[in-house]
Amino acid sequence: MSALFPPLFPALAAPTDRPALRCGPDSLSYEELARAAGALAARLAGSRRVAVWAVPTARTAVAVVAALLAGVPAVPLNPRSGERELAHVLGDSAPDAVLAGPGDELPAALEALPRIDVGLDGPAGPGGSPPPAGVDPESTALVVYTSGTTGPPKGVLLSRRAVAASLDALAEAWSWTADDVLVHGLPLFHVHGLVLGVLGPLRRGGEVRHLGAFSAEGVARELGSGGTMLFGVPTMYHRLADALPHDPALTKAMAGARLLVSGSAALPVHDHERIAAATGRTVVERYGMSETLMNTSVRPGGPPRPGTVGTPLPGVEVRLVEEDGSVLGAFDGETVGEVQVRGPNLFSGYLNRPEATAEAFDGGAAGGWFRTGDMAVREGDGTIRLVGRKATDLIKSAGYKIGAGEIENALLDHPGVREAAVTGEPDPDLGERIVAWVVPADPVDPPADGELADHVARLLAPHKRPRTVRLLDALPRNDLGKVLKKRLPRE
Ligand code: MCA
Ligand code: AMP
Repeated sequence: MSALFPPLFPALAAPTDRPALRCGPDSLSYEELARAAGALAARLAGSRRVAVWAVPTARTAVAVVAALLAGVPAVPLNPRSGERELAHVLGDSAPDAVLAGPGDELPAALEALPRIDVGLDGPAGPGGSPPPAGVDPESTALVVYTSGTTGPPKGVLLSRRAVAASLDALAEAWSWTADDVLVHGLPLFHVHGLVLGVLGPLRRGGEVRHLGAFSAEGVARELGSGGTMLFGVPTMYHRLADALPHDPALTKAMAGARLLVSGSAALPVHDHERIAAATGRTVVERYGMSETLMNTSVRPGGPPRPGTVGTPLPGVEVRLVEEDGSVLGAFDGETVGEVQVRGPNLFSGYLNRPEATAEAFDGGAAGGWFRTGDMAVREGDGTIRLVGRKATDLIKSAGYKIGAGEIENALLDHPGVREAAVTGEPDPDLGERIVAWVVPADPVDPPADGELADHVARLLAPHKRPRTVRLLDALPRNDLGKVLKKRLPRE
């Protein structure tokens, strides 16, 4: 059994006292993590699916590792989810229980679920060791929610095979080993922070130091005291680039890192240049998606390629497809096509959404090409440069993917809103900023500033709140009544 299905975390099968993870006041060696997660895994055995209250703490890492050891799919919950979003995720994923720290305050929507407290201790000795490996690699490891253009977020089913394949491909591309100490402050309910940022180092047998909350001081402290790698979204690198000229400790720490990696959205060339000028180091970009895990990466040690996302990772096939369905043959650096991906890194489908799953693939879900919706050109050497997205109704703000339709629906539920349209506008810090165009129900007494942002944050999540609200007398529409977003007045 175990020979057929090797464990996701070999270092937990024969744990030592090497450091595994550190977050705020808590730190665990591999022995301690094996005991804590092993004890919890024993309690989870037989569960169908569990939710994890994914606050940025060591307990979240223990909870997810325990579910994986037990072979139970884990659904990480954004602890800032608004009431509507949380109700949707819980209704759709139907977990048996929620795993949370003993001190975590949970919202009312979770009260109906059995709560399992996540401890950081486990029984000493072999009683606490993890159950034997032997879980089918095709079984679901994680269900991660991601936004589409319309409707509520979809649950992406990530198998153990996909997680292992993607992490191993990154290890090969980045020479990522047990000697690496990864530093980051990413949220733990998305692929970037959870799969790459926590499961990545643990699969290698190395260490992760989570900052609790992202800050330039935290990066300087942890990279300056043994950290070797930094992961972040472009908004984080933008803020680091702002801080570098006044912060010698940060400059020294970043200059000394083995690898600085950015992903989840495009890092502007200007920020690449500011970081390179201050630290002498180039940031490596990699490109991925919740559905595909990681697809491509610039290779460390090779020529710096700001503005590109590098070449396909080992085992990943990438092709560009034109509007008429023809596959681009030659790489000319000019012809734009949609990025389609195939490989062991791909998800298994959307939870409860067979039609959406079938539509997402060219050639069927089994063995077909996944349509990413990203548009790109390919240079002569195979390097991929992303140039935009097929759907204008998907916004990337601070590395979060946000669907315009979801916010429009939330806005329309506010009594002061008659009509609403949502767009993304360029923003130096966030990449894109969410803008709400609103026709108020009462033009004489429109909703007060900030009221609509609070409303969206309460229903959906704070990162989905509009940063700018523009009031209009009417939305531009075509003869069929469809909103023409391109005709919205420029600022
Ligand atoms: C402000 N806040 C509010 C409101 N206004 N809360 C409720 N209602 C309001 N009206 C609060 C926020 O909750 C937050 O609280 C604070 O004000 C500031 O929020 P904000 O300006 O949104 O951002 P920030 O806190 O400055 O964070 C910036 C950030 C963050 C650190 C860059 O956005 C972030 O962690 N982004 C990463 C996203 C990510 O991981 N994406 C990966 C998905 P407080 O101050 O208490 O916090 S993509 C992926 O996984 C794929 C596979 C890939 O390729 O990686
Ligand atoms: P998500 O659905 O939140 O997992 O986000 C996936 C999307 O993030 C991709 O489809 C891309 O549009 C975008 N993305 C991820 N990494 C990069 C990158 N390095 N450069 C540009 N866009 C990226």
